[in-house]
Amino acid sequence: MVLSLWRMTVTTEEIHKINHIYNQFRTEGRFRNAKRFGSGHIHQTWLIDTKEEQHPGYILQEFNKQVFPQTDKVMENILRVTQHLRQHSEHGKIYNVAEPVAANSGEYYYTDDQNNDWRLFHRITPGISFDTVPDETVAYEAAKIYGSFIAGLSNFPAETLHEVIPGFHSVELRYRQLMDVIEADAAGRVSDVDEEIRFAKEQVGAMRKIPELSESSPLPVRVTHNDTKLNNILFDEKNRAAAVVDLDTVMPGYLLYDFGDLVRSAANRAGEDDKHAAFSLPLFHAIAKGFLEETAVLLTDEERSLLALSPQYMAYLMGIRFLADYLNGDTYYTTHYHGQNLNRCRAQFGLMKSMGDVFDECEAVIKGI
Ligand code: GN1
Ligand code: MG
Repeated sequence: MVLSLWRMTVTTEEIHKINHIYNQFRTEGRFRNAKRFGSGHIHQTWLIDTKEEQHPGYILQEFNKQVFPQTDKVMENILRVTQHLRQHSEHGKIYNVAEPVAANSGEYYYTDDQNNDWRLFHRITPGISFDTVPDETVAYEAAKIYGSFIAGLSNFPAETLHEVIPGFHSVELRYRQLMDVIEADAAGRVSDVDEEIRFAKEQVGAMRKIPELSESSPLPVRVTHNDTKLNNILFDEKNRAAAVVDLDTVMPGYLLYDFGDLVRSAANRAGEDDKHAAFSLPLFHAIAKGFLEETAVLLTDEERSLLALSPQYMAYLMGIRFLADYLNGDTYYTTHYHGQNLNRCRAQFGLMKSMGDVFDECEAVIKGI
């Protein structure tokens, strides 16, 4: 299946198919209706309503096997991590995470007759999510729940999780992939993006600093979420962070990447593909405060000293990934209009520059907390 432009309309045939897939799981409610849902870039997601009025319903996802070739390993990671969080909630704190539902086979996914994999999750209501950050309180709440996610998994043996996408946040790998797609020029777009390629080449040296430092004084490998965007958190009506979702990329990783990715996504009032994307110091302050309140006790000196740099690293990494996908003809991320990946790349590079302009202020914020 090629994930290209995402369509919101639904045909009767599709509803029948979704109903059939839904029936392959051990559910409690009878299928009523389905609609397309969410703004993730990878899987195709459906919201299922049931006939039972009080039932919150389910989230059904067609799994993207091009991105995650081993569905069973992804689901095993998710199950182990969600179980651990449920069993080890400290001080009565509930780490709310979206839990998968077993299929009739007992596995946590179902393979259809076209060899596509599907999985079902209990829906968390009201499940409000934000693609852009409305204010500092939401940014603070987001940081607190991602911080508590890492803290809640700090006694989980990270090395026992599957590395479902090897080198996921490796700048070395992502840069090499970019160089390869430039060389191949599969979509004939390389000549449109001279400026972006130049920027990617200029900045890579500075961004290697985090991986290089981790060689001389190792950063702890922890269980990290690895996709800590603002819209992977569900909020309640009072804008309190209620749950962390999208656990596909939970793997062994560096805490800095989770912090950096959250700042990239939530310390910017504009969208991920918006040319007005710019770094906001007040939002950064709110995020750093929320995150450190949950993780300060765990942090090593090395981690603390790189917190202020990590958002630039993640904005750079996402920028080069979006650029590579644009050059490759938009085959990885879902796009909603032509050129969206290039706009995403430009927005991330812009964000990175605006982070660099106030780097000293960011360091001061971290020191002051
Ligand atoms: C993808 O699935 P979604 O939209 O939450 C991507 C992340 C990127 C993000 C950019 C498996 O996440 O790495 O940061 O898009 N996930 C994967 O918006 O590649
Ligand atoms: Mg997501």
